[in-house]
Amino acid sequence: MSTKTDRLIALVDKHGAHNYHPLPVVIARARGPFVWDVQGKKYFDFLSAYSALNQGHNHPKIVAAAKKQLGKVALTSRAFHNELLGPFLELLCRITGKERALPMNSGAEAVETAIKAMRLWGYRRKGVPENKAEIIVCSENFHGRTTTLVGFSSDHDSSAGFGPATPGFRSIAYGNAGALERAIRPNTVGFLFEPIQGEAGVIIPPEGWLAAVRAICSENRVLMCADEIQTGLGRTGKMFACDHESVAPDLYVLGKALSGGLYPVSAVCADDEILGLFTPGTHGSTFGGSPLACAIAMAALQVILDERLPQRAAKTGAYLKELLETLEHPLLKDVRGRGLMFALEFKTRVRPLVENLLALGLLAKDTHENTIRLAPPLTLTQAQAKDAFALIAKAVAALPA
Ligand code: IF1
Repeated sequence: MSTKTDRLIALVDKHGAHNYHPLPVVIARARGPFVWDVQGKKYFDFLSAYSALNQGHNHPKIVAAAKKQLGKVALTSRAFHNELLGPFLELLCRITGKERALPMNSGAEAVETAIKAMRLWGYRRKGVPENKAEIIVCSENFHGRTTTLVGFSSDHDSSAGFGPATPGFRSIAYGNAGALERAIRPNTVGFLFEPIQGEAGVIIPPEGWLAAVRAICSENRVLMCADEIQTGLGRTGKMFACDHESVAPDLYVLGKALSGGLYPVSAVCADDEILGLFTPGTHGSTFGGSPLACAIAMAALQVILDERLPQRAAKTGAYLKELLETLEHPLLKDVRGRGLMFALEFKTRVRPLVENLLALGLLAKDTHENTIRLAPPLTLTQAQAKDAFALIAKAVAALPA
């Protein structure tokens, strides 16, 4: 072990749990769509921390808001009020069109919160007998790492060894409205889904599915709960991926880009008839809604609005998609995406492609062995998209056929 990179990686290997297999790059600083490693080499970041960096790394306005709050008051707990919580919740409600918002920290916690809210609504409003509530989920879902969430995941790597699974979930095929209709039973309280499945490999549901889900949920008094943690806040070219079919779910689950990557901030947004059912002591979080989180999240949301990031994602995304569709390789199976969320699916392992991109100066990640995901910050310019595409084209051409 000679270089600084090797030493730092070895240290993680020695003292960390081996729950990741990261690319051999050690990042030391970042700005916008770029990161630099400890040796000073520059890379495009085409992962964006799985869409937490829609605003780009270290957006100056979000950094300024964080700095302004740091040293003032960072944490109060919810035992007391803080002066930023109200304005943050108001802004979240304005953007989602909902009456209330409940702030948490990680995405998984927000999904857990949504599950609790849907169950509570089922018992208090729908008349479902205590402990009988059922929630329908989709195959190949990814909602987070808690025992409950991995318990209804169909991904063996996520779930194996962590049972027993929490009861009360039924899984149906993704993108199939008929399957949803058939799965609903008297005790069904909600349908939890990703409007585009991220971890599954950027799976876009058939056109009309979101609208059909909306209609089926309304007809059957089942809550429609969109996990927009990865797809929301501009990533797909609209503020929310549900907007592509002009659909408003009953619950939005948000996270990731809600803080622009500076701090873990998540939230559930819904109307009073749902979130109004929580009473003191029934839910909470030490850090959720902290002044520091609120300051950062408000700035992060304001950047999305002021810089019209959804519109920019749509425009730059369309441009990049056109370029990606010109890629030719005998083993390239599919190019798909919406906004700035893409997948290139090959008939071969893409780890060599990912490693080649790393060498060329672009960071991206494989998923499910054969698929590479591309999701740059939404602030990417057209010129940067063109430069990044040149690297991608070069790496694809070098992939053995
Ligand atoms: C990891 C995947 C992406 C999410 C959706 C909830 C969460 C996530 C739709 C939980 C989180 C992350 C977690 C990260 C890798 C990443 C991921 F490959 F694992 F599936 F993005 F595609 N709902 N996704 O995508 O949010 O609790 O992590 O804040 O390493 O686990 P979290």
